[in-house]
Amino acid sequence: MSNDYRFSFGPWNISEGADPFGPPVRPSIPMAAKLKRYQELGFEGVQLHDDDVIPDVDDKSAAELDKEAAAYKSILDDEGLVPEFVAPRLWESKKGIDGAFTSNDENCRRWAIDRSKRAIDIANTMGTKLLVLWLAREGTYIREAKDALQAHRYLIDAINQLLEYDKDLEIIIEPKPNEPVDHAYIPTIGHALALAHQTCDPKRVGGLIETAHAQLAGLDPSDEMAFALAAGKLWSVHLNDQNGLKFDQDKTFGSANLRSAYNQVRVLELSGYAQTGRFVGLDVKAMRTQKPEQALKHLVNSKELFLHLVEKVRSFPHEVQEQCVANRDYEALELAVLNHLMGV
Ligand code: GLO
Ligand code: MG
Repeated sequence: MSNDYRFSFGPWNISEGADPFGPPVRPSIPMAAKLKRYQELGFEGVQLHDDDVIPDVDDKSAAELDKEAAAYKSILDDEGLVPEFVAPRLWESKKGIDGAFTSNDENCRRWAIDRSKRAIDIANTMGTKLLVLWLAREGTYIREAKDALQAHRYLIDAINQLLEYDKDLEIIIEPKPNEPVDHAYIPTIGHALALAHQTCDPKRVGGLIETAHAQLAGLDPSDEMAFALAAGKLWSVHLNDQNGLKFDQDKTFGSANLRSAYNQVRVLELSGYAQTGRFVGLDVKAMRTQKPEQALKHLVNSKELFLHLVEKVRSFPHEVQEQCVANRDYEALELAVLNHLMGV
């Protein structure tokens, strides 16, 4: 098995199984117990929201934030874990009901920037310079609710303020086309990188591709990754899977479309992603049906599937690829890929 990739997931990926139609079905697991599981599951990186590190971030003083972040960091150190990034969780606060950076309410927009600065402070104490922005509620349910032109200006202005706040900070935009809002303003990596280039320091703004988010936009995740890689801007990935155009399912990587998973791994392999030291993040959810003792399998299985596919990419016969491409015989190439994946 290949072991040169570094893997991460977030504590929210160990969940209690609640969905919009029903309450939790598994007992909640304390943060310290979750962190204990990382190493044994073969994970080194921890994806973090600001309030995963410190509950009630908004109500704490700067000194309290620093103290609590340092305490959390020392737990990570003891467990041999690395924080991959910190992300401000702007979408759960009442202030962010109608969007955060693009809210129509000036006070809410100001809060969103202040809260993100708190997340940057936490990231600094934790020892990561990466801030992920998943722009969850930056969009609308009806077009007339906001001035979209102005909303994009707000986004650029907010990112500029964060870049100016910390000169070492790197911002990673995680695009998603919908859910929770009907129409999100930054739906794809093309939008994210175009936005990055309008900021005051484009070289410190990159992107993160999540499989399901690309699929929800009707796009091929491996091509979305290639687009970001070509620009030197693929700074993380959230691998998972999605069974068609439904709610964001966060299924086990490769479970709905193995061929698509193979191509995502292929593009990462061809680009030398493992050698960049950046993480392969998983953003996967256990099925609601899983009993507590089975509710970590989605993580282990996703990682194992990824590593098997790395081997599949590495062992694909190059000469077959070359001959088929030279002959423009893509039927033969397709069959060779499918046979290789099936092991025949
Ligand atoms: C939801 C997103 C979410 C983010 C996480 C990090 O659809 O994928 O899980 O990745 O909040 O910001
Ligand atoms: Mg994600």
